[in-house]
Amino acid sequence: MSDSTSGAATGELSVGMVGYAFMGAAHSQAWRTAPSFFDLPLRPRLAAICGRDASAAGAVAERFGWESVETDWRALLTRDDIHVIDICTPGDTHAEIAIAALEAGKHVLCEKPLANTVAEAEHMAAAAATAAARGVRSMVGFTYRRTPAVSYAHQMVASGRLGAIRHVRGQYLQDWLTDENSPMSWRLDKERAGSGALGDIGAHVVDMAQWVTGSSISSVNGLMETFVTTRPVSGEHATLGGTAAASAERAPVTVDDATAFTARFDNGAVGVFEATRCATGRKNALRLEINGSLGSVSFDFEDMNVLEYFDSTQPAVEAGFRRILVTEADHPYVASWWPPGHGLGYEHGFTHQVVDLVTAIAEGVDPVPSFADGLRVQRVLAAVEASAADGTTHPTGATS
Ligand code: SOE
Repeated sequence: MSDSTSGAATGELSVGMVGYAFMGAAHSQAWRTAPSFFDLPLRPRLAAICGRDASAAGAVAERFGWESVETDWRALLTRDDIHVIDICTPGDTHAEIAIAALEAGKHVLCEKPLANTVAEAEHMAAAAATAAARGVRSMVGFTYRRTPAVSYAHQMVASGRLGAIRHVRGQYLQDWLTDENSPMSWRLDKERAGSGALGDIGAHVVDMAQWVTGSSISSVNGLMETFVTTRPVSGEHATLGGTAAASAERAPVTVDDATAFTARFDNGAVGVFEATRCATGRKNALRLEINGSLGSVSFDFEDMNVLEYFDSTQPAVEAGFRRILVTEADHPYVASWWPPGHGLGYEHGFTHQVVDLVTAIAEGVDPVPSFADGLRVQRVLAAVEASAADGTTHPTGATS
């Protein structure tokens, strides 16, 4: 078992979370909810939340029930009452925090993408492998794998129901940056985020495609575009007297608004991918379609409790995509929630992530997606950026 007190003695797994914004809220609800709906071998304890702004972190601690507040993540590493470090910060901080935490014997859950560069991801994956030898576990937060419909698609491909995989079509379409006066944020700053749509949401669809198909992207040819090159430093925001207009001062956007690329997989399949935060009208349209020699599946997160399935083995007169309502108790994770037809939401992927991490730690096995999986995604992102820069096809270095 790990250097850190794994909690086995107390039956608790104490968490220190770094960051408290959108992902901090998504993770907080997951740590709180998981033991209520799943029989966990260890009970998560929301021991500490860490943020540089003590009052903001304190407000989140109050809202979600974190027991203490720290303003320096390093303090979490020296606390014997903390077993897991949950990293919910921008990508430029992932490597430093994760490597230090692993070396301190803390299990690590790190938000996606794993890092901002392949070099950082390689160092993180190496630190994770070294730590795993000491029983210290690590996971990267590609939560969409844990949407029941996506997990079931993975099972269908693995069992051969689709036959030989030939086409992979992946899109992640949002539109929250369509307005040129939507304000700057860390997600629009290459230094903080590493890239724009490519790493923020393209990473999700790349991981999903590789996991569901069971094969790695071996080469890519892509393009990237930034439609809005400057944005207001601060956006319209509520004030006591009403709302303040977006600031006149504008700052440069240093990342992509949109990315598109073709891909070859190491199993011979070909892929077409798109990631954009300017697809007007698309709010969180994470889509994956896989065409195989015996059938196809198609998923759209905006209809996340449904998986469309075309079965080539059926009589042609009855052919057609049918809607599998992925809410039966036999579907992944569903038995712990609601009766058929009631459905799950965005937050459930985060809860399932906690369930699988806690279970892996208790069982002494390495959870997935691993940092090595995160590195595989990082290699694809870097190859797309290189291809967009010189217009040629770039290998990802995937060794499957
Ligand atoms: C981008 O807007 C974003 O918040 C991603 O960063 C998350 O990973 C995704 O789950 C929702 O969209």
